[in-house]
Amino acid sequence: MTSKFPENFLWGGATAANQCEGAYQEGGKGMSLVDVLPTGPNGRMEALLNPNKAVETDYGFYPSHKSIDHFHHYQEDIKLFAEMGFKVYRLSISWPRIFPNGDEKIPNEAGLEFYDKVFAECKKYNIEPLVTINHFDTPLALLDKCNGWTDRVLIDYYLNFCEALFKRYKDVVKYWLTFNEINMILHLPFLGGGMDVTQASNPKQLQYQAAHHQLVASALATKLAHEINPDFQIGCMLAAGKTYPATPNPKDVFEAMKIDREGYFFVDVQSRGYYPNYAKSMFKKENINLKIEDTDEEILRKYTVDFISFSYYASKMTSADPEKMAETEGNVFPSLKNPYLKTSEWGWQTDALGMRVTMNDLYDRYQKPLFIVENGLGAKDTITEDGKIHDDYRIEYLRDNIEEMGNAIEDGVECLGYTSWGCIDLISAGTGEMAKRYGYIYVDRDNEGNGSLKRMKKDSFDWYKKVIASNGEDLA
Ligand code: P53
Repeated sequence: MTSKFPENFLWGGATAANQCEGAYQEGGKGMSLVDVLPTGPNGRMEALLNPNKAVETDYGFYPSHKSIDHFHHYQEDIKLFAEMGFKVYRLSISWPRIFPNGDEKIPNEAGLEFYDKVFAECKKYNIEPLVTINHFDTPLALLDKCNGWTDRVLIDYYLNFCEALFKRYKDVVKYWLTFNEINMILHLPFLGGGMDVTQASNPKQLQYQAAHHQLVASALATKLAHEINPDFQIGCMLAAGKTYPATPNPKDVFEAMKIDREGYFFVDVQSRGYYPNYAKSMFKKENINLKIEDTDEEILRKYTVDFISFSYYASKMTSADPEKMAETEGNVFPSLKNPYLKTSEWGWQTDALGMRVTMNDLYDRYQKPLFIVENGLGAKDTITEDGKIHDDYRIEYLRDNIEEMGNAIEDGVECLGYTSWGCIDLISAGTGEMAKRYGYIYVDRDNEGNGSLKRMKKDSFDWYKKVIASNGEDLA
């Protein structure tokens, strides 16, 4: 049987340092943003939205401090990834592990040594690393020092970090992502930008200023990367997912377009190389005055990304009627209930065909290869009497999404690879829970931090192994 997927398609899984490593004070590591966040759906969101308050609060238990202790289990974990046949492993490098306060000149050798070992382990199994440079992991010290990415000096700190990584891993890493879900700065500015906007008279002004700094930083990182190794492939990363109109009323359609542009804005700059007119017009209307330096425009224009990566979990639905939307506030991405879709235990509306729509949309818009770097179902798992985890709900989600990814490729979309999110169970970014699991590999640990940390294969483990072995043809 011939496969829809290209022969060298990169199958694998994704994690992020801040959600799996633990060892939060080992080897000279500084504090990460998540290290001051509590667990549990309610307290967590409040803390995310009021970071300065969160810093002062003693929550007692912090899920990230130990997490799944990947820091001490990386060999075992990567071995399991290899057993599934991973061709690629997406991981992030903890910035405060390399620069504990973010503003040091010299990198922390012990931090770099940990990633030396991780990459050596990947190489052993012929697994290509895909590295997210900043995945919700701006050093916490920079919140206090300068309110994170609101300050332009972050560009220098970030580039210093990039330089340390590009030089050290010149010959072992080829694929890099500059910022995880760069549009998250508009939704969760603390995780996205290490900043607190609660005191600002116009929070959007601060958020877009910080976004500008990240966009310039991303372009300069792309420049630096290609200077250090012309073979490096640099990607941007968007939290994607189409917004559907609640009705065929053109007002709803227009509203949906506006919401999608909030995300496309970032990729428009990173891939096309300039600020789109719709954004400039919106800045005027919303009284947003960006401080842009003379050379910024040229930098953005010259150093665009090589490929477009994105996360896709669900689609959203919107209405032009503010009363209707008011009910859905509180979610990171507010959405009305779409009657045609199923909802996950955490309220995300799963939509496999939406994957095909999103891929076609992004490819039409940018004409650059895509990389799906996050996709998956967060769900509760139970160990049954036979000692196994029968996660057929997860298999169903992944099967449907992978099938539609194949269909998008048949539509003509260029796609480099697919790394499903949380290939091993880890801490949820949004809720801080351990119970919201995405993995093929179960980790024995609960929301309160109890458990042996033992790893166990779920049914989806063998299923995904078959998917990879058949290059995406055998999804049964
Ligand atoms: P969790 C919200 C909405 C969409 C994507 O999310 C998001 C978030 C943040 O919670 O983030 C990405 O863990 C992110 C990962 C995160 C994953 O989605 O809340 O890149 O760090 O874990 C899933 O279920």
